[in-house]
Amino acid sequence: MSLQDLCKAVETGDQDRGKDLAQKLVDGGTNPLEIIDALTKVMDEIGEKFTRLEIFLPEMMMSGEAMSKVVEILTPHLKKGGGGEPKGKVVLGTVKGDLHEIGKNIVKLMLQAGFFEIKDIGVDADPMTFIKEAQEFGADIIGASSLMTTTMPHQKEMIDILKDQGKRDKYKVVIGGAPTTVEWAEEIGADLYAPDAGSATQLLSGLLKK
Ligand code: B1M
Repeated sequence: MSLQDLCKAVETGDQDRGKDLAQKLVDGGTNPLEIIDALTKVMDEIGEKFTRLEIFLPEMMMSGEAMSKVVEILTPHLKKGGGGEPKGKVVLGTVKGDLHEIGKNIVKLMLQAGFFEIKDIGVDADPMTFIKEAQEFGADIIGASSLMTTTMPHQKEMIDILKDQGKRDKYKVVIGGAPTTVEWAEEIGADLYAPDAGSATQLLSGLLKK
């Protein structure tokens, strides 16, 4: 039983083995963040194989589902940390046209563990939905995830609408997701680019102090 075996199980979409191995690894003291890091690399490889037509959508779906199941097993271990004053309120979602949610869900868990209050608006979220939900929730931060070059423009669209409505200063806007970069964040006028879930809590805490 090793992290490598778990990677193999997720790569081949074996949910039951993935759940079993993940449980055994955390019970044995492996850091859940180390597991997520390793599995994120596996998903990158899956994406590359998909691009090279070495695997097809059903295989990518199976791997994605296996990773989601492993994240469920890791959830109580990531949430550990006791109580604490809420640091801020975040509306978090994946942008319009984009159904990728694994990364967003991990970011959510990490932020919750770092004492942020999260309103998860799911995937395929329209720019107006982000803004409406932020208003209703009394959010400090809007977080928009995008996993595809084709959906990244909706991060910009949301910021543009905030500007048009005179609400840009009401919220800090954080973007993330594999194809996004710090340059893209600067170009579209986001307040922050978070490269991964591990750094998101610290970066967002710093942002609210500004
Ligand atoms: Co899709 N997919 N997919 N996919 N998929 C990618 C994104 C792709 C890069 C694969 C490839 O071709 N190489 C490619 C996009 C190419 C592009 O940019 N244009 C792609 C494609 C093309 C597609 C479809 C169009 C395929 C098709 O139907 N022909 C389709 C689109 C569906 C849609 O969205 N409308 C599709 C579908 C799917 C599945 C449903 C099968 C599945 C998603 C399952 C799910 O989410 N429930 C899937 C998967 C699994 C992937 C890959 C392989 C893995 C994504 C993932 O979960 N990674 C992906 C390849 C890749 O990303 N390299 C790929 C693991 C996750 C932990 O990492 O999401 O990057 P990530 O999140 C990280 C950081 O990015 C960051 O923190 C996270 C944790 O550290 N982060 C944030 C993420 N969001 C953040 C927000 C923040 C801050 C940090 O603040 C707000």
